[in-house]
Amino acid sequence: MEKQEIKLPADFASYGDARRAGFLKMKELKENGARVVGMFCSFVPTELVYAAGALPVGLCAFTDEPIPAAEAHLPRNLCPLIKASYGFALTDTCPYFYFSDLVVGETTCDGKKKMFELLDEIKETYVMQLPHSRDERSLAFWRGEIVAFKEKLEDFFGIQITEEAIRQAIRRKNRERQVMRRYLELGKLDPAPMSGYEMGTRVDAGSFSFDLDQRCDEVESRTAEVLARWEAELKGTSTDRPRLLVTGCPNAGVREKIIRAVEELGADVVAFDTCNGIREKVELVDESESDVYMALARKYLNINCSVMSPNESRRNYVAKMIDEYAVDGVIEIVLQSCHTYDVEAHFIHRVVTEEKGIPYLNIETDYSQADKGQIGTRLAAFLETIDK
Ligand code: BJ8
Repeated sequence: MEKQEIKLPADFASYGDARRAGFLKMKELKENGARVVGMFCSFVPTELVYAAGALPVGLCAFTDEPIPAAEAHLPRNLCPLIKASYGFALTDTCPYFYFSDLVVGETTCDGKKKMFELLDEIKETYVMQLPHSRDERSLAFWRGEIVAFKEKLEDFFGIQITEEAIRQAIRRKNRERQVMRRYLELGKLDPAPMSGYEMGTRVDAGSFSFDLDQRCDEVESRTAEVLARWEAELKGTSTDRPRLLVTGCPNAGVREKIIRAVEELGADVVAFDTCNGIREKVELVDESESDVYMALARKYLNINCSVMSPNESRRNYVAKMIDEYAVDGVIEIVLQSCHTYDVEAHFIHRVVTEEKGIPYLNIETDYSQADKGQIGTRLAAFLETIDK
């Protein structure tokens, strides 16, 4: 395997560029009276936010700058995503938090749900109570939480949310899921048609482009462009670059030191079982269901996050992805102190190595650069174990 520079499209906007451009756009939208709802998790049904005529914006933070400030209130030994997100709010340095009229949290992991209590002292934070299993009782409870969230949005903004508005939002979000899925499933092509670095960055950057339909159009056009280039230049050729699947915690904060690094070492990241990958896009909301709240409840409760217990569906989905993307090795990324992913890693390791017979690497890390060299060494050693 030869070291390679990752080729990115000429108009490629880095995650930082997209985030900065989004600030200006959001300022303009706010000046024109936009309603903004900040959120932290794939479990929050954005359809209801759109149905309220509001814009959803992701508040998960991916840099370590605000972490020292956050550690004045939070334990050091806590997930960097939680500390950084809280740190931005505490230091009033995230324009998206600043512009949010309401913040929505959820009871996913312990660290996040307790952090939301502190966040509520800075800005009103409404917390959805997410059950952690998928039986009928949990489903009924979660449907109730979805109705309660709709009522909260109605009270907060002084509006009525109609069922038709929810149905329309479901159709728009389903289109987005299908568009993103077609883009991410380009990774099934062999040789890989683009870098995993581009794929992940484009998905994350998309959350700072607030026109949902325009975002879909842009991704569709990029999908067509990548496919055309693959057909013309790569189809029928072969490569010795190993094909990797990345699974685990959200990886935007460690993308440079893991995804970019492993691709520069000569591998292709072709698939992501993550929240900035295909995880939330696998299942659509059932548009034919007569009860819209039940349709939303079913879809969202099935997200394969490790906070669910048991969570066999994630193991099954990882196994399926390994086959469908013809994967040669799996890297699991666990953010420091993320207990649910860390424990579930045992099962994922078993599926990857025993059921599928391919190498697995687990990297526990945070947002600092302190372990960059060590991770680079481990990635290089991991690639040596792949038989390709
Ligand atoms: S649906 S992955 S976005 S909870 S914050 S659980 S890394 S210790 S982010 Fe997540 Fe929703 Fe699940 Fe997706 Fe671990 Fe950190 Fe908790 Fe985290």
